[in-house]
Order: sequence, then structure tokens, then C-alpha cells
Amino acid sequence: MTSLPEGVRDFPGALDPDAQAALVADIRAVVEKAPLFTPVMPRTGKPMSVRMSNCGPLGWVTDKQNGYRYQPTHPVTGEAWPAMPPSIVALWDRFAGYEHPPEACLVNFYAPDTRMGLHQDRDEADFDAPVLSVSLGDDCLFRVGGSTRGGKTVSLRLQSGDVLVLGGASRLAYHGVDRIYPGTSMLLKQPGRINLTLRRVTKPS
Ligand code: MD3
Ligand code: FE
Repeated sequence: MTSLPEGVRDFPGALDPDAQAALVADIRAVVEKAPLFTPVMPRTGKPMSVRMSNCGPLGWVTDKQNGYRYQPTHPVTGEAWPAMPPSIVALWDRFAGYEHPPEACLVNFYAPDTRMGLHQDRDEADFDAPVLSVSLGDDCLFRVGGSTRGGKTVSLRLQSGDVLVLGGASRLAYHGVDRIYPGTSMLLKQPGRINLTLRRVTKPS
């Protein structure tokens, strides 16, 4: 019996197939306006294997010179991020349990050989707000630990339609994606996985 770290709430199968397909259609429209870009590590400039876009007033970006941050515009096109589709805002209202609206929805696209190393999300000013994650497409092996590096971790297979809420003590937990299981979902019509990460960035005034 493995239990999730304190503050992690998971809602396996929260979204039915129609809701998943509607989200994918909305995300495709977002990515048409704000194309996926390849983020690079600060200082080294080493490209990450995940590709990203955002919607909402702020988006998470990174480059060699300025590092990880949120900004209102796409790093390549210079355009404002597309508005967050109502279908995505509705997920925050349903699952986040936080009275202020989300400001950023990061769209991560994982091709079959993509991984994301263990890291903390700490580029936001508001750690009181939870982070909400939605999985679409192929399954992945997700790993979450405590708020210090090197502690014990718990692995979880995330499937299309699963929602995770990371709040409270888990807000600064180390987490990452160890692998994608290509061909485990038919949702995207191509192998791979999409994760939506909804966040509050600024402290509510
Ligand atoms: C646990 N994305 O974009 S989402 C990220 O599947 C990120 O794309 C992963 O980590 C993905 O930063 C994981 C689940 C998640 C998001 C934020 C967390 C788990 C978290 C913050 C604290 C603890
Ligand atoms: Fe993260």
C-alpha cells in the first residue's frame, strides 16, 4: 500500500472521453495561435525534450540568458498568449478549491521518448494556490517526492483523463515524468502525451 505525499489529491478518470476530446480540440486551437516551442535550460542552453505552449494572461518560458519566468507574450512570436479556453477554466473551478482564477496554463507535449527530470515548481509568487495537472493521451510514469532533493519518492502511472491537485505540503514537492508509454491511448491520433498545468502566479490582491 503506497500512499501519495500529503497534499497531493488525485482524481483518476475524472474526465470522460468526450470531455477529453473537447479539451484536445481547444488545445489544438491554442497551439495554432501560440506554436509549441522548445524550452532550454538556463545558463547551459541545453534543450529540454518536452515542447511547450501556454494560454491565459501569463505563460511559463525559459531561455539561456534570463532563465525560468512567467511573461504575457510568446517567446518566439511576441504575441500575447491566447485566452484560457472556458473548458480549462472550468477544471480549475471544479478541482482547485481556490477562490482566485488561474493565471497560467502551461501546455506540455511529450513525444514518446520525452522525460522531465525531478524538479520543484517555484517560479510563482503564490505558493498558497495549488497547481492543477490534467493528463491527456498516452500514459506516463510520474514520480513525486518530498520538498527536499534525494528523499523517497512515489511513482504513479497517470492516464488520459486523470486530474492531480498539488497543494499544501506538496506544493513544493519534487516531481518529474520518468517515461511515456506510447500507444496506450487513442485520444491524440499520434503517439505522445499532453499535460496541462494550471497555476496561479501572482499573489491575489
Ligand atoms: C507536484 N509537469 O510543467 S504535472 C511542470 O506531467 C511539470 O507535464 C509535469 O512538472 C507534466 O512543471 C507534471 C504534475 C505536477 C505539477 C506541479 C507540481 C506535479 C506537481 C507541483 C508540485 C508537486
Ligand atoms: Fe513541475
